[in-house]
Amino acid sequence: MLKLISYKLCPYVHKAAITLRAKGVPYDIAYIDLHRPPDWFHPISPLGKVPLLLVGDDVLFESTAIMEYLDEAYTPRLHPDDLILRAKHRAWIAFADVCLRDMYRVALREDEVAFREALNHLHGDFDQLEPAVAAGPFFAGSEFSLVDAAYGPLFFQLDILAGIEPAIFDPRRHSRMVAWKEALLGHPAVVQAVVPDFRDHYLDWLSMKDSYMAQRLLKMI
Ligand SMILES: N[C@@H](CCC(=O)N[C@@H](CS)C(=O)NCC(=O)O)C(=O)O
Repeated sequence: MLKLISYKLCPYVHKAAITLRAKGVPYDIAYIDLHRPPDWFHPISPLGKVPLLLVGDDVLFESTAIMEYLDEAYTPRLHPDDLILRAKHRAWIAFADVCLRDMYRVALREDEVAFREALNHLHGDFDQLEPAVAAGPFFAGSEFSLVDAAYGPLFFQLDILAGIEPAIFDPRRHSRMVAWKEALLGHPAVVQAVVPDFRDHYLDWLSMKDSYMAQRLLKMI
């Protein structure tokens, strides 16, 4: 049985877990505390990061490499057959990591000025992404693809943040992303890939930070 080494809030783990679920591949999951990892973790994790996927005696690391492995090893294929299209999908998957990084900065910038600057960056990312999104419901149209698995975690966290500060997502400026976001947030592989109380864990995590978004959150509760 495959084993996913995880941290409950990690969007990169979420990318791998969505791919496993979209393909119906059974897996075990082990959650670790990244601040106090077990002794076995660092010797097998070259970057000291999750996710890891244990496949027999092999250890795979880097979420996108794990997704690609799963796509080649298990049906249904989530990458397109067409070579040019597949290269474009790979590029948009890499872009998802840029968006995740920029969203993380939005959550953690300390004051309002830095927050607005980070938000401008994130909206700039979305300006790039918007024209690449198909009419829906998924990134490339009717079929769920590996690109969807890569953006599910982004929308999951973005939705929580936008519930605290609506300016974080502008449905008029990024209208194609609206239907896409809703499709992913309603997709069982995306929803079931995180712990059921993910939102509470995320809000607990955010509330402990010294950031503008944490202050906004604390004013709400
Ligand atoms: N590029 C990596 C990023 C993974 C990553 O940043 N994981 C974080 C948790 S979300 C981590 O393990 N951080 C531990 C550390 O940096 O010490 C991937 O795609 O797998």
